Amino acid sequence: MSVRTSAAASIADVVPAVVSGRSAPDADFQLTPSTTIVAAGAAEAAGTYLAEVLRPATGYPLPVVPRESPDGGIVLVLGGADPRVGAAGYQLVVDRRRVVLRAATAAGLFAGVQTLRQLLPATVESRQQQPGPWTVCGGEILDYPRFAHRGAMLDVARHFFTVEEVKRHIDLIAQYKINVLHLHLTDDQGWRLEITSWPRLATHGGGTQVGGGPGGYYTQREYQDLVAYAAARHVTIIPEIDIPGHSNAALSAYAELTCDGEAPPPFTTSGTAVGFSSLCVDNDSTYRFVDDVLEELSALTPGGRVHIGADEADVTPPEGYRKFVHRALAIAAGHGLEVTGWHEVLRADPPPATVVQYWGTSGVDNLVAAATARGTEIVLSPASRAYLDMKYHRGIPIGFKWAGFIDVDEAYNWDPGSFLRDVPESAVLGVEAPLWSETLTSRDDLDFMSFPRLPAIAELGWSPRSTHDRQDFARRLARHGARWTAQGVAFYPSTQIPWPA
Ligand code: NGO
Repeated sequence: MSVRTSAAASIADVVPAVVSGRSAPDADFQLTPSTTIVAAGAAEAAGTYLAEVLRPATGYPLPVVPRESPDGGIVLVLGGADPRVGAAGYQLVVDRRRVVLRAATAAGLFAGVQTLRQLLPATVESRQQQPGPWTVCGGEILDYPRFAHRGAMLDVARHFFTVEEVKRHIDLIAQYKINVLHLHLTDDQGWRLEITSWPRLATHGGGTQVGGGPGGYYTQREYQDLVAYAAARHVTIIPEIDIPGHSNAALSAYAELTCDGEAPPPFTTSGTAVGFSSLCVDNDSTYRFVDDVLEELSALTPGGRVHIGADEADVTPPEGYRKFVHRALAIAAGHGLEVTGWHEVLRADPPPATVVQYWGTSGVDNLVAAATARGTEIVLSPASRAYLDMKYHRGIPIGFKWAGFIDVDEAYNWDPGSFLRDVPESAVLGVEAPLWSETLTSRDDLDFMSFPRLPAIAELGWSPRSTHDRQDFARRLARHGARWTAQGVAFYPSTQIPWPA
């Protein structure tokens, strides 16, 4: 398949769709070797990010300067935006003399920068110098998100991915205004974060992966670097420690977490069974472990929110599960942490402040509906829509199909505001697309499963319902293939998208 690599871009092609935009073709702005990026104070970081994106392909110096010169430039301003942009949106005006991006916050400016790069030809995404001209589509945009939580989840437990691989993934998802990366750090097959008080979690529990490969783990220093890298892209990392089930890696490292006092062997089969492991909910050492892990995690989590999993605890006795969840929530609160859990956590009847991540397929769940009536907020990851590990179709060699095949249509054609029966849109915190990695081993696998479906979920999270239009989305997405090609993204060329010939 060939994807056209150079084409003018337009406000009408932006993904996620903007709240309101008007193209003015006679007001195009040209980037030249003397263009400056004007950004001062708290706006400077967004300016620097923009310059770093644009320099390789243009070959222009694009200095970031504190004051505008008479010949204009790209101007990033904190303040003075239309109040409708709120805390996360931005306003962009492009005319022949200058580009002015305004927002109330650095996050809003960063979102605007992501839009601005999409108003340049796709070749601007190349890391090698390309021929211009570098035209920014003229016009005006007012834009802000529908939902606060626009997440992607990456499972680094089933197969380990390096810091560099995760950083690259963060840059790719941030383009689509994703602002949360939920990292699934522990599971039966691997424990991926150094915990200094329980060192064997990482050194032993991190020593393998699905199929028995070498695995790996992040030292705390590496993990901090990852968190800071994400934060600089306005992406908050939510770390998940999956307990009390999905815990074989921890059990294999510390026998005192088991009920029979015998550490099981590492789970290294190429099979991908779930629901067979549990921390022993009656052991004091289990709660010491939870306390120590969450204490260390709280110091590594500036976002202040952790995910405790709590899914598929099929071998935890029901009463024990309830007791465990309540103690874990109390321990988390003691360390100043807010908590999210997969929707099974509702079986323990947690307080409404616990955010619940729905991963069912039908949208019908009485516990979820009842919890939202008491004030619980929901993150939507319906497996039949948002799971990026589902195959696009039967012929795809990687991925699962237990929740159905998900091509772009299935990923895009639903409404997070009305998906759950008896749950009002006001209870929906946002959407999240999980990428489970039982069958994914390489960076190309991550790309292939994420693109183009992740942008579909990102659009559901950002764009107003009124912009939802399957055909228009497909048309806009078609223009992004050339961007991914220029970025070296190994995307899936879905036959549902009219890619340019
Ligand atoms: C389930 C399960 C995960 C699997 C995934 C595979 C949840 C929340 N728990 O989703 O352990 O990896 O399916 O699709």
